[in-house]
Amino acid sequence: MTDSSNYIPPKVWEYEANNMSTFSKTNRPIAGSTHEKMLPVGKHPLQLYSLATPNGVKVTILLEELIELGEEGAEYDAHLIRISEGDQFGSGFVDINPNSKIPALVDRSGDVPLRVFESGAILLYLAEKFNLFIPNNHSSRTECLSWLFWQMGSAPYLGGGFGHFYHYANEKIKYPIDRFAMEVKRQLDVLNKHLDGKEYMVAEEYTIADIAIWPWYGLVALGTQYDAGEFLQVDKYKNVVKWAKNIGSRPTVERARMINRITGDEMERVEERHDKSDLEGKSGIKV
Ligand SMILES: N[C@@H](CCC(=O)N[C@@H](CS)C(=O)NCC(=O)O)C(=O)O
Repeated sequence: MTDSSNYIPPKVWEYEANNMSTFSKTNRPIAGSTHEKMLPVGKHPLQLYSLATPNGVKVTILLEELIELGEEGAEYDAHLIRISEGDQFGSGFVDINPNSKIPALVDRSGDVPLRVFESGAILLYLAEKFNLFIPNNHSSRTECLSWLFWQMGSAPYLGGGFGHFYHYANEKIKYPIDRFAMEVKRQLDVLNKHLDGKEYMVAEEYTIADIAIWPWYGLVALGTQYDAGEFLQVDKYKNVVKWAKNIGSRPTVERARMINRITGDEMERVEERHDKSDLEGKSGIKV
């Protein structure tokens, strides 16, 4: 490992496959597939290829909410993509997401299968398809999209920045931890100020803005993401904590968090979901 305090970048960066600690087994500086592998296709209109990370959970929350409302067209198969084993670089997955990241969705309800990648795009696609969890009123809809895109732009500082350097990286380096802890605390304060006196992010309506933001910032505020509750003093963000508990205790959210989950208690895991009955006898994940 290079001593980070003495590192001077060379003229040209070179890829050293074995020198990148966490995720070094799967990440490379080039795009495209590494092996031929068709994706499985289940019986439902919607085929989700995912894993229960915050970006994956956003989509299962929305699907479980739609199903709870009786939307049969939202029935889905949730296939497991093990990113630590490189499933995202299989040829079938790369065909539906050239960016090789979960989640990815294929809507097979039309004449031709339609792929959707990027979790924000998937939320918007489903909300528009069912005309649910997105306000109809123009100004509220615009506000909802602003927060949806805020989440998509902000979370890389939380996950790729703070989460990576504070939690995953083998070597703990002060400079990036300071930089990203400060940014994450600023983002939590943005949410805390916005949520003052409000139940939901937009127009007193539970929307895809809440669904996008909760798995990242809600779980950080509850102290469960990256085990960083004390480090970030999350209890100070009282409005975020209240909002996070409220959303996290929805039975749909408790259910959604179990889907495509591969770690933790057996009662809280549903590795693949092909039918409602796959969740029977499971406890859900409580906040
Ligand atoms: N902006 C993307 C980010 C997706 C993303 O980063 N997914 C991660 C898991 S949360 C992943 O698939 N990582 C695998 C890899 O980097 O190889 C989205 O919101 O869908």
